[in-house]
Amino acid sequence: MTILWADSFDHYGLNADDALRSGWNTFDRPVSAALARTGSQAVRIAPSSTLWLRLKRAFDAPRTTIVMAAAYRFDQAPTNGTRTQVHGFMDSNGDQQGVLTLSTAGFLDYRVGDSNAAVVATSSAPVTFATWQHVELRLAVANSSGAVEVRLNGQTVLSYSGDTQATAHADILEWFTSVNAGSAAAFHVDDVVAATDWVGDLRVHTLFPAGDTVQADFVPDSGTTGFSRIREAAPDGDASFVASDSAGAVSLFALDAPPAGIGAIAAVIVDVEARKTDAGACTFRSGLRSGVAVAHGSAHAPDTTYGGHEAVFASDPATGAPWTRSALAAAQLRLERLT
Ligand SMILES: [Ca+2]
Repeated sequence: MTILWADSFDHYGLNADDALRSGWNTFDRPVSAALARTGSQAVRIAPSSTLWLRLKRAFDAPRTTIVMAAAYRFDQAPTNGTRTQVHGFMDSNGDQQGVLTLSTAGFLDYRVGDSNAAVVATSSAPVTFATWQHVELRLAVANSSGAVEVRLNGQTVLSYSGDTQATAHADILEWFTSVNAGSAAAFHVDDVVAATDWVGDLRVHTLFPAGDTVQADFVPDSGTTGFSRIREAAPDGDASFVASDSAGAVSLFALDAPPAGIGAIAAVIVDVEARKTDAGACTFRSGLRSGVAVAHGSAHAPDTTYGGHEAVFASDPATGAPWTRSALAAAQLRLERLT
């Protein structure tokens, strides 16, 4: 199992543009501070009379099998059973491959194609409203021998096998969750994880830079402390930052302590917003240092406007095994300018 991306929406403030920079390609609604399952914020998807609201993000490449796991808090049952689209999937051509909709009785319906397509399977249990529910779906796309399984709070409630390919392409490239205009159930979504196989009910905790180290080539724009210039629950652009004009520059930062009581750590994801200030070559990479070992993400070439860059670290470079809480508590964020 490989985690492709994950998000808890706790590092965008209320600015949807910052989410767009961090990989989301449709983000119609600002992040909500009113209610969160993990951290400080979740995304509020609420229908209006005229708008179709959607949260949408691509995978790294077209895939034939995908698992999407997320926590939802549905306000109430929709009055139209096609308009609350819980997990939806688009193929590599932008055509809709399948969708899990919420029925007027609160059951989860899978449809091969878009929300107007026939229901091929219905969950054996309904969701509970006004409380967080974990809905994990595994989709294998094929014209025959395809499969869909849905787990509600860890229990299998829907299984379907057969033709799961609605389009001309036997793949999935994008996930979305949405409400169509009117008659849908408003909901919050948090702890969204895309993976290559079952991940279970994961929480996505956000750790910010929390301290400088002696390795500090990147210079703060003001004062002498670096971490506080990039400890941004809401990215603030050029208002505060660290920077370097030298290839080979490296800075290491201590991180917030991971929450007490967390269990197994599925992955650590580093998300950095960066830009360059002039024309010419510039590449950087982010990473994590654990003990004396370092793991790097791939090199990124920032634009002159801010962009988000993510790297996923499934294992602790010091051990080659999954991260432990104590190892993560001692790990450092690493920034490196390459060229
Ligand atoms: Ca959150």
